[in-house]
Amino acid sequence: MNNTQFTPRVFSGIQPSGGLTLGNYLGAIKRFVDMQNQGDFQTVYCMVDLHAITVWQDPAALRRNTRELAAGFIASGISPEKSILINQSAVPEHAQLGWIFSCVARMGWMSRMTQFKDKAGKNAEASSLGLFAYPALMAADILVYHATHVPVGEDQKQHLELTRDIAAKFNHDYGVDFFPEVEPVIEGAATRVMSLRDGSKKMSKSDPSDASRINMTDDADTIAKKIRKAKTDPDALPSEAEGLKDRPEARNLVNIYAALNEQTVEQVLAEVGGQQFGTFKPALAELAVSKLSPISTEMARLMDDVGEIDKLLANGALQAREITAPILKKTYEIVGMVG
Ligand code: AQP
Repeated sequence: MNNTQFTPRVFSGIQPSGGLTLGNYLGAIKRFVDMQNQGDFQTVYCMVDLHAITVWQDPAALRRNTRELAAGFIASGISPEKSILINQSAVPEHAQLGWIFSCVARMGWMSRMTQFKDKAGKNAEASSLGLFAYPALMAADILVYHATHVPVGEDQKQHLELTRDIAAKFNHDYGVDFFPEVEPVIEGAATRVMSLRDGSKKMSKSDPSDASRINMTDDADTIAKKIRKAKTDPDALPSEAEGLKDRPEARNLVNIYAALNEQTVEQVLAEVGGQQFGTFKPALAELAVSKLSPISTEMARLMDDVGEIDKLLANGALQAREITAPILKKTYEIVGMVG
């Protein structure tokens, strides 16, 4: 499959399953903004509320989190003039193509998804069918736009490989060249931001421990306190990246510093190598507050007028459907549906 026939288009999404974390910001949103501003792509960004309900969501909290996520996107620099910003359930073609892809994807493929295993834990029997089928809907989210590039964090790599498999199987089974081969864009110093309490676990909005993550709505004191209390080891920071091997917590804090300051890990270590955490942590806290405070202030301002957020999302859905409706119509024709 040759992607040159497709408009260069970026799609990515975030679940409104809680408040935004620093992991979502560095691993996803910050890079969404960069790709928007590069100008090489049409960019579509999404609050994936249909994914969020694969695990229980209180309806009022889901509504609030969806609007807060939209505010987070905009406050971080996603411009509704430059990007299409939508809520997934407002663009029905996502779920419609999701069904077709549920019929293309194989049970064996889905059973290998590590995120399902992680999220379902020991209780897979009691998980929703939606949690198991999630990656087929994710493939539809992307391919209903014929998106060519998908910026994500490291944890989504396997789902994107599945998206490519679904597109290839659809194209093969129906003898068409209809869906593109999407390119995952996983780059930068913070493709996997780890929990502040456990360097082997990713920072996550649904982690029961609030101390494990920095929320985008945390105030300066809370950010500083969480960084001060972040788990570390007793050694000084090394001067080279090699020295962070087998030091997951130290590596995580250096990665966060590098991503926030738009430096490489090597550049950071050249400056801070030899420092103790007692010196490095306050510098990291100061940097985090200086980068995150303007965003949280703007989020709070935007949340004062949710009517305006809803209006922007309704307009985004109209723009999105100009792309998705013809792609779904053509898919139905290929599959043999009448009417
Ligand atoms: N810790 C992370 N480091 C780097 N990137 C991350 N992402 C999430 N956590 C990190 C990236 O953010 C995007 C949106 O993720 P999501 O909200 O759709 O789902 P998730 O990956 O399951 O994120 P959470 O925070 O862990 O949510 P919950 O707790 O609800 O499951 C993706 O691009 C993801 O890679």
